[in-house]
Amino acid sequence: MQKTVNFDSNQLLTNSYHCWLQYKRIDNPLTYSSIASTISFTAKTILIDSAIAELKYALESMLNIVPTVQPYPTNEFSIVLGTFESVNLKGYGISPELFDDVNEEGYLLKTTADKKKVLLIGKTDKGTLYATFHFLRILQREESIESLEIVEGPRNQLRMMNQWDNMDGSIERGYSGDSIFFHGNDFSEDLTRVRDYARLLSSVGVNAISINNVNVWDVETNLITKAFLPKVKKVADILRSYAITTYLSINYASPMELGNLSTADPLNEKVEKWWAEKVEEIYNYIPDFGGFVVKADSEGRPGPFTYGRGHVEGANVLARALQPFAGKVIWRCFVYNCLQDWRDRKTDRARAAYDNFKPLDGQFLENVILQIKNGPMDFQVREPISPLLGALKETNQVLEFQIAQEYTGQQKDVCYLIPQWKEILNFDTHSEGEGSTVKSIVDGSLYDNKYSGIAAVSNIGNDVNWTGNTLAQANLYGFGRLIWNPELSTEEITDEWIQLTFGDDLQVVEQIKYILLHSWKTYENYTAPLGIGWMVNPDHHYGPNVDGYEYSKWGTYHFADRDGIGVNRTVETGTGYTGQYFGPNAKVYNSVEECPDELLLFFHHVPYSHKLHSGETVIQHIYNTHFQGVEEVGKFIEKWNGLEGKIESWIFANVKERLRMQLDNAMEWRDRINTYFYRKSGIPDELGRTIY
Ligand code: GCW
Repeated sequence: MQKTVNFDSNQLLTNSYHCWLQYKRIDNPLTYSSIASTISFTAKTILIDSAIAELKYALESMLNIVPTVQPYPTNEFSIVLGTFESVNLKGYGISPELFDDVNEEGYLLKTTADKKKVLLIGKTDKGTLYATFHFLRILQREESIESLEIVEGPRNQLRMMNQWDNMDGSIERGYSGDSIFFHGNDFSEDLTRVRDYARLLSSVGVNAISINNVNVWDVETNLITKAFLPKVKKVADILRSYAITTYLSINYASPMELGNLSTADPLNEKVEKWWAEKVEEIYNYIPDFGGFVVKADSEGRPGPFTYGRGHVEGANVLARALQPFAGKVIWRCFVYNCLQDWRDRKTDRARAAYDNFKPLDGQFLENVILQIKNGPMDFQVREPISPLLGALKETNQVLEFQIAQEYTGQQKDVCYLIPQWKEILNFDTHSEGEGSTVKSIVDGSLYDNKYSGIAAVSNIGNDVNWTGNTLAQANLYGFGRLIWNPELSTEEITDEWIQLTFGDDLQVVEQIKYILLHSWKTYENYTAPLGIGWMVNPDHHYGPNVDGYEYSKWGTYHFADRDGIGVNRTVETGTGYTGQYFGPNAKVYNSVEECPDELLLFFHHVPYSHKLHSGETVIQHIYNTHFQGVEEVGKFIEKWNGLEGKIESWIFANVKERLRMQLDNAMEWRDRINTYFYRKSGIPDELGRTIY
């Protein structure tokens, strides 16, 4: 991909490298300067060292103060870093019960009664680090610290980033340069960016990462050998100092490729022994290694199916090897037939995850976690919720989001995904009756799972601003904040990100907010309509191609003909997919009358003249939304251009350029889609606009 803005990374011309950790000089440093004059700590650990380093750096940058760092809190003004165990809670009049409801990552952030100190007390030192980042957000947004008393802990346990980085430096579905971890089939020599990435992730609470692509190719298969383990350890050491646990994606055929065994059959004794020894070797290097992420029997990758075994046997052999070290197997549920015959109208890719995994509920060992993509297909701009969420009642599970904008504009187009993720987390599956929300399933509370959480495919690369389009940083920030606390509103998260990144000029905040909050809907408007998805160019997935996946083996169709469009997934006459949902959802989706407009064509095949709840016909909706989508992008451009001079020029130019590309893309989509459906249906636009 050609880079449109060249940047010499030796001269950091732009704040966008620092994302939301810019620590800009604040207007009234005096408000904070006495307290910030000293940092005292009551415990000394790697994490508290990181917290102190961050504080020092940030205070100097924001307040122009170089604080004294000292081991004991005196009576003087000070920021105090400590842990539940090490701080004299009584001395500060703090009831230990305040900590009852937070886990080891939680914290208390409190101003003392005499207003001379701010206490950052973690339940453990992890909490201290998170409290520090929270405190720095407060300072950067110039909020009052007069009477802080905040008790917080993360709602989700595993908060994970999945890198799809290959060791040649490329990134599968990467839209912002090359890998920061790997280069030339080896680890990057300079790991500065890994440390800065760790700071960014930790500042929003991410606590785990898998550093290599789930498609594990030849070189990467060797990551679990002594050729690379010393370097994995180096990276893990950096990540650990920001409370982030390292995982690796593995090749299921490793016993054959690395161990010279004739099979990788999970029930073979030699295979079992090989994995046990391999895992022990890994833990010799990295004693707190997280475990394996596994894409098996999916899109051509090896797995237990080759040996006539299933996912349970496949995952459990790894789980047995990892169990003595408290390691975990994260087994992906993205398993479907990608070689299907398009003539076969019964096979439905949407059914696949549920059909494969629902029957296995309860059979996985305790340290196996199934990772489930949010939708049944693949991160389209609009999909229903995966029916597997709620269907697994006795299996540890994590939800998988995609921050990388594979199908949502590839970080050229702006598409802010927090509203989408919120909708997903708030969705009521009805699996245990009303109130069985996705967020209560993935946080482990509904089914009392031992392990649970949320993972996401990362959107960063070595572009100077990490994410290609600077506005795409908001998705990374928002992911962390939202999964820490799914009750945060989209507005709160958005305001935070904008203020931390751009400051608090009212016009800047309002205009950027407008763009972000309208961007998902806008992207949906000018791309595939009403939940149908997939009208993209095959392989690279950018730009329109209405029939790109029609008549193909990947199994995703829109079935548009002269009379109508959509996929019949009803129980009676379709693929039966709607039957995978619980009671009210199954009923609503199965009914062409009740199905929500935005998903109508995902579930039903209807004539172009079908009237939506909105009152429009399907065909008129297609025309209207596509014209509207392009107009909206025009508005984004106007709003952005209005900020010239108020935004650092590099960032201004970066986003301006991306918006220009977005406009081209939106117009291409509008004209292709409108023209295609006009020609198919012969029905003209009621408003007589230009359709080719
Ligand atoms: O959507 C598909 C992507 C693949 C990806 C796969 C997956 C890593 O197009 O590039 O492979 O999903 O999630 O495994």
